Amino acid sequence: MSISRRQFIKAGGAALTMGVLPYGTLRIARAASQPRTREISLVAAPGKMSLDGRESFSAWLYNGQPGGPEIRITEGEVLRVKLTNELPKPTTIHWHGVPVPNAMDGVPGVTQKAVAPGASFIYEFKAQPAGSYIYHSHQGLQLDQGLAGSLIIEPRSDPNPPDREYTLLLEDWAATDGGGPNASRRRPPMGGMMGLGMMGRGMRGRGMMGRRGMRGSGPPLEPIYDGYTVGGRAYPGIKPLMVKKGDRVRLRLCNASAITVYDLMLAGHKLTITHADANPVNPIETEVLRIAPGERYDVEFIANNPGRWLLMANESGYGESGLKVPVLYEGVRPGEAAPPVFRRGLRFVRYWDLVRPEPKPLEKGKGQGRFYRQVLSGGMHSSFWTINGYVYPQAEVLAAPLGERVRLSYLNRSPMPHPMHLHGHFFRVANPNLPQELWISKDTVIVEHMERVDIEFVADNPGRWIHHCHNLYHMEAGMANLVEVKA
Ligand SMILES: [Cu+2]
Repeated sequence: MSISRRQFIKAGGAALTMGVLPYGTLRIARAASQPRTREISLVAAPGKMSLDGRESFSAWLYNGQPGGPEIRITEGEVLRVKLTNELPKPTTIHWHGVPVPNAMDGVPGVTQKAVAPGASFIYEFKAQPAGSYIYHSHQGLQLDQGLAGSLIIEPRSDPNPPDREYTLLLEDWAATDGGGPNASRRRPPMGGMMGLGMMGRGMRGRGMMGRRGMRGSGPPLEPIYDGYTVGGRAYPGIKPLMVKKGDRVRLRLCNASAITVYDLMLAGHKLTITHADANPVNPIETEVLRIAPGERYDVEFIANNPGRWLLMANESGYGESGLKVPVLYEGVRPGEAAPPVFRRGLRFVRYWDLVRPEPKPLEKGKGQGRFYRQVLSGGMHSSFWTINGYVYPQAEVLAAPLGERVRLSYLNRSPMPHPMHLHGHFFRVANPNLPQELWISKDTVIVEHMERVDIEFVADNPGRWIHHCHNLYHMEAGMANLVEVKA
């Protein structure tokens, strides 16, 4: 979780090698311009996980490490990852947010055949653009068994480096053998007139419904989680983030949780958002940061209030989540840390407040452009979730001719928020309050209950790409379709 590269190399078993050079007369000339290749080995295998010293349970992990080894690479380098599958089931790795070539995207049945037990697969792509990303299995519910980690692409040179930097990979865990897919407690589907506002904490204890939908069939319901971790560790068994008075501290927040949307606050300090899903935004202060599965935010704070403080999250709509990280000033005795106070009227930045730092006109795009309405439904009396009424894989294929501009217009008619994620592309989040050239770029966007959100992108990465809700259980229950980019 800290940035020490030496630690990472130890943990991840990373090796640094020069790129394989082409033979022939151009050898020397090429060598100078050949990007460096970084080789990393990831072994997916069953392992042991424990939530802060509580009983251990079996989870599926990369290199035996809860929270995965952090991969750090410099922008422009080539990342070559050998995935070895020592699981009893097929698996893949998806490089969430990175616009990789289609064949490297790691979606079984869409971009590759899943890697069989005992087999291996080499992923290779250029690491760009710089920013905070996540890697995770895209097979079934494996993400919720622990198969996730952080991928940090560092800029070639950082014009404004912080004094300290920490990566915080957020995960939700069901402490049963097999993780989330085998959780014994589940959230019931909503029925009748019950809306989000009525889902109080009292509901949570009553989720003893069996694993699946009302009639014992259909996709699995969302688990009720037993614990939350940062970098694979749960509070209080988590090392404090050390800061020194006067430091400017950067936190790379990467939400690799299966379903949990966190509202994060740091006691005693305000967070300044600098990047959303790897893309820079005009720095903006917020008291609460909402981060959904699949989203990443880089935030900074100035360490100007010595003491012991908690960075803590409420689960959006449900109250305290249990996700806590202590922040400790050098020279201050360790001890109980002060929690933030979630009161009414907190400043709460939303997408509409985020502005691109440098104006950039929308890419032109060929042709007339495409417009697709995407109505998000489900969750009422049913464990299925749909886009335009379809349950993936019986779903629409959205044609996106190469080079054409595409607008997806989401309308969320369901009672839950949906973090919608498009593979292979960044998109602009349409913002009626701003001129288009100031719209921010992202790859995952929360569409709240009864909200309309539009996104736009130029279809410039050829192939069939999955487009889905990043609530893993919503995706598994049908909330996905395909965007097909072809000439
Ligand atoms: Cu969803």
